Parts: sequence; C-alpha cells; structure tokens
Amino acid sequence: MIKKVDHIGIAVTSIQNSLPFYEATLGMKLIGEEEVPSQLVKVAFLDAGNQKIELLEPTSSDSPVAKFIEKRGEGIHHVAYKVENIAARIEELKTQGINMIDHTPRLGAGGAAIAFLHPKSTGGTLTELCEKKGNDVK
Ligand code: CMX
Repeated sequence: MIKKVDHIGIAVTSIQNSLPFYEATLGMKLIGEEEVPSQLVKVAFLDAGNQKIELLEPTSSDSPVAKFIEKRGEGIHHVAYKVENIAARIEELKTQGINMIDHTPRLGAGGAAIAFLHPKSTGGTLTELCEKKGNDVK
C-alpha cells in the first residue's frame, strides 16, 4: 500500500521564525511556501532528501494545527505516506475498520490528493495518505 514516507508535518507557531533552524542549521533547501485555506494553514516544504519536511503554521485559531499547538505545543503533527490510487486505498482501510477523517480524497498542498486517518485508529499518530502525480520532492 505505502510507497514511501512523503513528508513529516511539523506544527509551528511561525514558519518565519522556524525556517532558520531547518535552512541554516540543518542545511535543508526550501522548496516552497503556500497557503492551504481549506485547512486554515500556511505551509513550507523543505527538501529532506527522499522525503520532505512540512512546516505547518495556523492561519486561524480554528485551525486544527492551532488546536494541536494549544494542547500539545509545537512539534511533530503528522506523518504522510505516498500512495497510488488513493481512493482505493481509503476503501481498503475502511474495510479494515480504520476511522478515516476523510472518506474521499481532498486537495492538499502542492495539488496533492490527500486523506487523513484518525489518530485514535493508528496508535496515536495522525496519518495522511498523499497521492501526487509526477516525481518526488518538488
Ligand atoms: N496527532 C495525534 N493526536 C492528535 C492530533 C495529532 N495531530 N490532533 C489531535 N489529536 C488527538 C488529541 O490529542 C485528542 O486526544 P485525547 O482525546 O486523548 O485528548 C484527540 O485527538 C481529539 O483531539 P481534539 O483536540 O479534540 O481535536 P479534534 O477531535 O477536533 O480534531 C483531528 C482532531 C485529528 C480529527 C483534526 O485535527 C483533524 O481533522 N486533522 C486532520 C486535518 C489536519 O490536521 N489538517 C492540517 C494539516 C493540513 C496539511 O497538511 O495540508
């Protein structure tokens, strides 16, 4: 089912304040930044080799990321796995009793089709399926 880890999402209060650690200290290249209005977040993707790091900054206090930071503080928010044929993968997971947050794929950052699995169904880690046409990293 899983092709690879696509990215790790990290909740931050400010992308601008967090970037120097990833760019200057760790030496990662910034791939791009964009706003995802449907998720009430601004994101920045960094190249971590064969995977990416996604910094997530809430744009509203109603954002799931704002609630996460309020409850748990900044830090790892989700792990996203690259899949093919995401709609079929969602159906497979449902038949295995997984509680899907998204029952159909929706549009995520970078034009990817995404769907989240509820952390209560995954042993505590918010998990994302991600399907993107074309090649990895970028
Ligand atoms: N990882 C692990 N557990 C999490 C979590 C996360 N990221 N976010 C919430 N939880 C846990 C909470 O700690 C809480 O656990 P307890 O009941 O044991 O206290 C439980 O899930 C419910 O949390 P809540 O604060 O009451 O929040 P909600 O139920 O309202 O929402 C969730 C939780 C996961 C359903 C919601 O955050 C969601 O739909 N997330 C998917 C969408 C998303 O995160 N979008 C932002 C990223 C978008 C992108 O990458 O493009």
